Parts: sequence; C-alpha cells; structure tokens
Amino acid sequence: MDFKSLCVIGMGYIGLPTASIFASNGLRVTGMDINADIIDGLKVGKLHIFEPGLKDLFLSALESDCLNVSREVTPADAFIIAVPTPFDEDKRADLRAVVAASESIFPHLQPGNLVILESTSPPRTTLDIVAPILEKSGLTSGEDFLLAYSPERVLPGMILQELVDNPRVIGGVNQASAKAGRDLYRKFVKGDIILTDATTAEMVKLMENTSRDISIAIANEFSRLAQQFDVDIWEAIRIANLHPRIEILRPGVGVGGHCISVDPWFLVEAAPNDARLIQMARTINDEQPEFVAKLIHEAAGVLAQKKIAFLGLSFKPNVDDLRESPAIKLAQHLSRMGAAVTAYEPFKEDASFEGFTQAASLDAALFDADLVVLAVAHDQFTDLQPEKIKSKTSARVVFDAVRGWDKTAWEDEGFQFFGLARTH
Ligand code: SAJ
Repeated sequence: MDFKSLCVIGMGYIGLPTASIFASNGLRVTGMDINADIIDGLKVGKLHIFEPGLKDLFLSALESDCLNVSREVTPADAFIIAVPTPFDEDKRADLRAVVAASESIFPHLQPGNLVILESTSPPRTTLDIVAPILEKSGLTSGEDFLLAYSPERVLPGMILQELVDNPRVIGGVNQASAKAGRDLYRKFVKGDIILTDATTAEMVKLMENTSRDISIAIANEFSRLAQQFDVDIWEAIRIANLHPRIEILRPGVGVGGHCISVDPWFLVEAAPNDARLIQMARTINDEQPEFVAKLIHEAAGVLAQKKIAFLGLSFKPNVDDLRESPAIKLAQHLSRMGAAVTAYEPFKEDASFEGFTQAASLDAALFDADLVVLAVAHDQFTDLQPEKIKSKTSARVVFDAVRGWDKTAWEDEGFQFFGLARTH
C-alpha cells in the first residue's frame, strides 16, 4: 500500500521524532497533541523535549511544509498512536490516553485507513480496547480498515538512529494489517521488519523491557552483596563479564524512565501469580535509591544540616527526561534524612521538586557544600577534573553512586572518596 498522509497522535519522546522522520521521508504529516503549550511551542520551533538531532530534523520538516502540528486529529491515510501509558498508584496500567486517542480517531476513519498503536500496552490492548473503539465508526478492523500494534523500541539519547536501524516489529490484527504496517514503516526503517500478530507484538515489547529490568535488578543486588563483603562490584563485574556467556549490567541508583520502571507492572497486573520474579526485580530496583542513601549516610556521617551538592536528576546520563528518576528519589531520601540538598541538572535547569532545591549552575551547587554526590553520569560531570572542583567547593568528601569518577584522582587532590560498592 502507498501511504501519502499520516496523523501522529502524541508529540512526546516517541511521537515527535516519528512524525518528523516520516515528514522528512515524503509523507504529509500532522503531529497532534492535546496540550496547547506543546503545540504552541512547536509552531514557533520551540521543542519541549531534548533529543540529539531532533530539533534540526523537526525544524527542517516544519519548513518543508510536509509537517504541521495541531491540537486536532486530521483525516489521513494512516494514524499512529504514540501517547503515554503510565501506571496509577496501584501500579495498574492507565490507558486513558490510548482510549482518548482512539476516540479521537474514529470519527475520521475511512475505509482503507491504517491505525497503528505504538504506546507500550498490556497484552490484548489492541484487540480488546483499541479495536472496539475504532469500530464505533461502523467499519470492521482487519476488513474495512487495518489495525496493528508496533512497539517503539528506541533508546532515549539515540532515538533518531535507532528509529531507522532497529528491527521493527509489526503485529497486525490480521496479516493484511501487518503488511500495511510494513509498507508504512519501510518509508524510513532500514532494519528488518518482522511481521506477527498484535498480541505477540505487545508481549514482545513488555518482555524486552522486563528482561532488562531483571538484569539491572541482579546487578543492583550484586552491588549490595559486594558492599557487605567489601568487594569492589565494578571489578567483580568486569571479571565476570570476561566469561563468554555472561553480561552483567551496571548497578546504580535504581531504574527510572517512563519505560523499564513501568512496563513490567503491566505483566504483573495481567497475571500476578505468574509474574513473581518480575515483581521482585521491580521491588529491588525501586529500593535502590534508599539503599544508596544509606551508604551516603554511612560515608558522610550524620546528614543533618550537611549541605550536599547533588549532581544529576535525570533518569539516566545525557538525557533531559526526569520521569520516574531514581536520582530524584535519592535526593528526596537524603533530604528526609536531614541533609540540605542542592541539585544541579544541566539538561533541565528550570524544574522544581519537593524536598530539595535546584541550583542554576554547577558552581552554585558546589559553592558551600560539605559533600558532593554524583547521581547521574552525564558526560559533563564525568569530565570534571578534581583539581578544578577543589577550587569551587568547600566540600572535601565525594560519593560517586554511578562509577563516573576515578577514585585515585580525587584522593590525590585530598578528597575522601566513597562510592557504591567501591574499594578502588
Ligand atoms: N540502568 C542501570 N544499569 C544499566 C542500564 C540501565 O541502572 O546497566 C538504568 C538507567 O540508568 C535508567 C534505567 O535503567 O534509569 C533504564 O535505562 P535504559 O538505558 O536501560 O533504558 P531506557 O528506559 O532508556 O529505554 C528502554 C530500552 N529498552 C531496552 O533496552 C530493552 C529501549 O530500547 C526502549 O525503547 C525503551 O526502554 C522504551 O521506550 O520502552
């Protein structure tokens, strides 16, 4: 099938790059979002998110007139739903945005259209939730219009490259739908395109992120054991990973982001009795900020009244995304333990949080600190030289939670150096 026009619903971390890349590959694209601030900003070339290369791609698509942004869904040959699927307080999938997006499409649906759900969703969402809403149009999915699930699988920080190069999974409600999805994504995808059914594709996506969550949980658990036995976890992992069939991931302050810390709960919700390992891994990763806070407390002595320069708040290095960030939870734990935390997040200098303050610059955070905590290994933090920092802060104790710094270099400058399961 040949698709000439596309409407992408949701202008977030996935929808915005997806709309931009389709537009730069010849489709007429409408990028739709219900948030007026986002759309007003985009119209004047102001992006609300940071992703390497995205601004240039978006601006050239906008200037070429292939892309426009709107608060309304517009009729198109194909529709992509790329809205958030968060969880609620009980860790149950909140599908309200998927429902609302489907409701906004059905009045525009025409015979022959293709609808793709990209949002990470519990198994059977495409069949049991999206299809019935779209069929309110009077059209039947798989017959009158085509419907598929195609999970986004791109890594924040590398989205534009991975959108093109990663294998793309397309699960149709029938084969014709999957094939139509392949025709659409072939406009820019260079990786393999694998066709399957909708529920398998939903499950694949959840399995990928759950599997990574479990791998990080074992790394975090190993860090706690290593701490007990006075073993340097980083050295132990390096050696273990020399084994040809072992690849232990990195321990840290926990698991955040809108994906890995959320998606495994969709499986737990769907089948609690059969998802025990998944639930345990989630718990271990969720407890990691508190574990690291206790280590900092042990290293620094009493935290009450101590001024902490806290470096990094995003959920992982070199991104601006603060959703579910374990670094924020760590900062809040430290502040509950009595410390006066001043955080600096170079990718999001204007955010504000309960329990601690955010400095406008690195120098302001460091200035009169007693202790420096490295919570996120942004390049601009790991590049910092201890001799330079020494002149900017009164602190002479550092805690490196993410193995971003060289212990000896800091000790040579007279700092007391601590870290997560770190002996050298
Ligand atoms: N983390 C560790 N140790 C590690 C790796 C990661 O503690 O060794 C932490 C990170 O700091 C972060 C969290 O885990 O807090 C998740 O980071 P990530 O880089 O593993 O993954 P995300 O959330 O940025 O992107 C994931 C990817 N999924 C997989 O790699 C299986 C990506 O491909 C998905 O598209 C994305 O989730 C998504 O949108 O679902």
